[in-house]
Amino acid sequence: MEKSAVFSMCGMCSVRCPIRVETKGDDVLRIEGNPHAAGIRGALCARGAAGRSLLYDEERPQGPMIRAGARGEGKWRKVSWDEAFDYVAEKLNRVREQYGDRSLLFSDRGGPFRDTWRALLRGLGTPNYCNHDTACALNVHHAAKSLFGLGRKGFVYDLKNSKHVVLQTRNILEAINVKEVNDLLDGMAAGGKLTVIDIRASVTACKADRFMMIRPGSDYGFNLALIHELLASKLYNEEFVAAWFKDFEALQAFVQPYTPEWAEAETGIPATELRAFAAELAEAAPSVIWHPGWMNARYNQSWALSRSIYIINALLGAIGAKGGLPLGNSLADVGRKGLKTLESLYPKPKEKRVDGAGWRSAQFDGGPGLLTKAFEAIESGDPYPIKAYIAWRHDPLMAFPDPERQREILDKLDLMVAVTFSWSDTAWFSDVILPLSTYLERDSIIIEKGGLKPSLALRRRAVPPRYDTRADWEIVSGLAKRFGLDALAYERIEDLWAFQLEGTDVRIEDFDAKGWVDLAASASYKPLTEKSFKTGSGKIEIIAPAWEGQGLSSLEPYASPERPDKGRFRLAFGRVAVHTQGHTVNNPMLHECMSENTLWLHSDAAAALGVATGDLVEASAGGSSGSLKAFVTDCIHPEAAFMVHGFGHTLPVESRAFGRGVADNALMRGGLDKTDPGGGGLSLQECFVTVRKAS
Ligand SMILES: Nc1nc2c(c(=O)[nH]1)N[C@H]1C(S)=C(S)[C@@H](COP(=O)(O)OP(=O)(O)OC[C@H]3O[C@@H](n4cnc5c(=O)[nH]c(N)nc54)[C@H](O)[C@@H]3O)O[C@H]1N2
Ligand SMILES: Nc1nc2c(c(=O)[nH]1)N[C@H]1C(S)=C(S)[C@@H](COP(=O)(O)OP(=O)(O)OC[C@H]3O[C@@H](n4cnc5c(=O)[nH]c(N)nc54)[C@H](O)[C@@H]3O)O[C@H]1N2
Ligand code: SF4
Ligand SMILES: [Mo]
Repeated sequence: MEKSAVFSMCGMCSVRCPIRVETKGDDVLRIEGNPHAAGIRGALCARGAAGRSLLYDEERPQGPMIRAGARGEGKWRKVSWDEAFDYVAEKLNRVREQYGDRSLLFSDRGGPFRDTWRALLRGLGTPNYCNHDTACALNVHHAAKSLFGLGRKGFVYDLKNSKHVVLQTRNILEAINVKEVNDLLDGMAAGGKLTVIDIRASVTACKADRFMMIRPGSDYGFNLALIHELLASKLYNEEFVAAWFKDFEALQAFVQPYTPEWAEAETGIPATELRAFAAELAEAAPSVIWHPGWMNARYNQSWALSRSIYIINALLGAIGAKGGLPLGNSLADVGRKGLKTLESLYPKPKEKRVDGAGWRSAQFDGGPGLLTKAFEAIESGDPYPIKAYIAWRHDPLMAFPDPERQREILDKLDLMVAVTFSWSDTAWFSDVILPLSTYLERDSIIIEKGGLKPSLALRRRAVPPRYDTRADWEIVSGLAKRFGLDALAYERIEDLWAFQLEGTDVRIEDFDAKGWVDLAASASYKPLTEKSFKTGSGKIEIIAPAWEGQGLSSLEPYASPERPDKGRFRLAFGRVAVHTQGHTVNNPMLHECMSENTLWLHSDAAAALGVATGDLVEASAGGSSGSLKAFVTDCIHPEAAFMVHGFGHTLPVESRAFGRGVADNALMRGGLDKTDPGGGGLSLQECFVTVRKAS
């Protein structure tokens, strides 16, 4: 049999790197980074390379299933797709008749592939779409909105051309986006500097020119002092400030008391070091990127922290600058027409969102929504009942805190459906599982990619599904048919692609050469104009009217984080290079790379507990506990205990991951109620654990 190859898109994490897949018949031989993609250069991360191991893994849902026992009991009836779709439609229609169309809640993991299912939701008449973002980047998103009127994705990180990159709560070499990693390393090879501010020495910290170990949760204080220093020593870009800042005087007055000496006592970082660092930044400006954070659903002041970061970038003139944070180009910016969307075939539902985003909480974007608030409504019925829930590529029982509490809430639903390619706690607790084909087995719709050089891209299936699984557009189609939404009931992906491309001058054959289609000849930097920022004044607004209108302060006074007593630690978490969240821990190849997580403890704290590396320790909080091995090191702040997120699986169907390590979210009792009032994101690290040597 002949070998062949297809250009596609990795699906092992949400970055979606361009790939080339070599096949022979129904077999995947090899996956590599798409050699045509300049930022990728044929490379993949370890997870991308392990895609084949996902494909051949028998420990994934192999066909549609309907629950046979109690919720979470794990008794399933294997059914046909027709039976599964009929079942969902019948149950959902009963809920809609009794409680109205709006009683359906849907959550996913965001991203560019949402058009089909968002169209389905519109067709069904519910406004209640939420993404995962309350547990990820929502505080960053709302920080950007509050200052610029633009979301966080309105900006590009021009890492390759930057002279100084600052990463604070951002572990870029382990929390990977392949192009970003390559761009950063290229920039550093050309002389760019890297500063890392973290509570522990991550791999990225080890590569930095300057590493500052900070007291957990005190970053906002550090940044206020840094702004103080930039202003006091006139290290900021006065021209940029005069042109683009509104309420600069309010900022000046606000940071007055936050001196570098004050910050030293709060953060543990010497005032002399802060001053030297500020001077270095001013030297590199405007080609500076201080990353505003990605996973910053951590503290009650994470929104204020991200705002302070954006403000620093602006003070240095880095907003809109080459080597800084230029604004991304839309398709219209490069004179091209966008894809036709299925969503626009249906009117936007008139009902108000159940989570209050955009009305009760007028400052919050209804786009991502607030899933935490929607969960509250399942229990309270306020402002109205939610009785059906579809988790589509989302595992809140692992991705949100306090799974015990979540199960109490979710058990109030009349219908719960999971769409997933791997087992997950959420799928296990659902009434119906609709199994998705892996990314190697499915075609996807065409997507638009912004950035400095916009493009169109798609995922193409490399091999047919090994099991009775379906692509997401096929699942939407199957459901749409049951609800009479004929415009979504596609039989062939080619017809859907043709619909999307109508009116553009791109043809599907244009994707053959490289796997994507460039919409501009080269990358371009947009100059800032009075239309760049979508605020009332067209400027960067330090005082955010929408937040002030809700009684929130745009210039939040710093609140000192709690210092835990002996034997107690702030529970900190993060990512590792070889796993994606919770869903690769059972992947045969990646499990071999890392099979359990450990608890990082500072040497002094560990000595006081009589614990050495490799000893089993018990971490407990609020009646929940788990045992894992200790990793003892000087390279972590003594107030923190750190673990990699995603471990501690308890499902018998995942033989490799079962019982290995601990789930951080299970120790976050009461965590569903802890959110940052300014950003709406969860405050996942406002949690403490008690640690002792396990017997
Ligand atoms: N390999 C891999 N890559 C991924 C992912 C994955 O699962 N695996 N997931 C992707 C996703 S969805 C996201 S959101 C991103 C996340 O990307 P990042 O936000 O960069 O990743 P994290 O590891 O969550 O956190 C970064 C660092 O924050 C530090 N930290 C914790 N508390 C504090 C604090 O109080 N102050 C400071 N200064 N630092 C602190 C942690 O020690 C950690 O090193 O990664 C993406 N890339
Ligand atoms: N305690 C704690 N909580 C956290 C984090 C943490 O570090 N600690 N990290 C947070 C962050 S940054 C994020 S982004 C979230 C992640 O939270 P989730 O999005 O829930 O995590 P994943 O494990 O990526 O994916 C969830 C499910 O979607 C399935 N899946 C993956 N890709 C696809 C796909 O393309 N289509 C479909 N239909 N299904 C798919 C997987 O099989 C898995 O079952 O968790 C957040 N929650
Ligand atoms: S970063 Fe790694 S896992 Fe994520 S899409 Fe790229 S290659 Fe795949
Ligand atoms: Mo995330």
